[in-house]
Amino acid sequence: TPVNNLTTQMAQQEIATLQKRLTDYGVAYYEEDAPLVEDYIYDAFYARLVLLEAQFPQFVTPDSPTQNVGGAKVKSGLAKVVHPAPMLSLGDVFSLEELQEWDERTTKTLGFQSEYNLELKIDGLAVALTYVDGKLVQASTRGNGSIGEDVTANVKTIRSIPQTLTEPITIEVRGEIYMPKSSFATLNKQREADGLEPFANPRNAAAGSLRQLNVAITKKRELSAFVYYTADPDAIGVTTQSGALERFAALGLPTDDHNRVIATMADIDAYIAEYTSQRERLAYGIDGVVVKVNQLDNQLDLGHTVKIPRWAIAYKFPPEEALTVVRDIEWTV
Ligand code: NMN
Repeated sequence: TPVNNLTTQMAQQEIATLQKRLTDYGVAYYEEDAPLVEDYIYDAFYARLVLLEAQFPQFVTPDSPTQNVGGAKVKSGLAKVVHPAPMLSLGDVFSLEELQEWDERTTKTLGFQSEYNLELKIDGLAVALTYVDGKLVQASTRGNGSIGEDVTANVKTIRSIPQTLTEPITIEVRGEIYMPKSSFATLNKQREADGLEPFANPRNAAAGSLRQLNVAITKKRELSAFVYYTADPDAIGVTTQSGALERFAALGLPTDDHNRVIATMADIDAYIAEYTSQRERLAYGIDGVVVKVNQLDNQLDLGHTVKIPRWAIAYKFPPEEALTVVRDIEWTV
């Protein structure tokens, strides 16, 4: 039903149903690393909930999936870590028109057209890495954004993450842990041979492999990582997102070098088209492109909501075979 034709009662009913359904999907995805539905289905229900809640804000509850990051409860056995700065999610859009609208809002708030840094959206799970005097001392998952899980011992088995930086600095950096496509294929083949349930996708395989109490299992899983963010840019003397990526690389941290700085929105379309066609050829899964305001002081001016920064947006690729199915989803239940 189009939002405009809903009665208040119908909207309340549908919002409650969507909140419950998305919460259940979230538990399966974030806590059990075993999703119940494909991401594009989750995304479609989520987008519908965002639309309804915007129209009927009186039914937004504090525990709505739109108001909470991740939702993962700390896995029993893993210690809790309080994040010094919250780990947020990302807003997403599914068309170039919506991307254009995001740019217009951003430009209006800033008062000028921002430079953007484009990055590939790696299909993995977020991790925070704390280095003290250049030594890796702690690694944690995002969890609910405020409290994550301590996965330090697990992360220390990942070869691409340095235990020592090239400079003795103290900094918390964040990035994505992922499982390369080849490792994912090998792992699932082995699991099937062993009579185990295969992982649904590389993202869930990465999450399931990292969140292990037995570190020996993580070590066998061939995980890798890319670092893309720090909440302490002053610690490395950078003023732009693209500059931060260069500094991370110089410090010995793994970075994805497919990023590109653009000055006009027209260049976004070309980048998206390029990676929509090249994604098959990459060694790791990507599910979209992230557009980030490049100047860090502009990022601060834009700020964030309870869940997402206003200075970045994810453009998600259409699902590979199932575009038409999205339109056929039965919304009301
Ligand atoms: O966890 P955040 O950063 O909010 O990212 C959300 C991503 O996780 C989206 O890509 C979404 O599609 C995915 N997700 C999928 C499910 C699922 O059931 N397939 C559940 C929750 C999130």
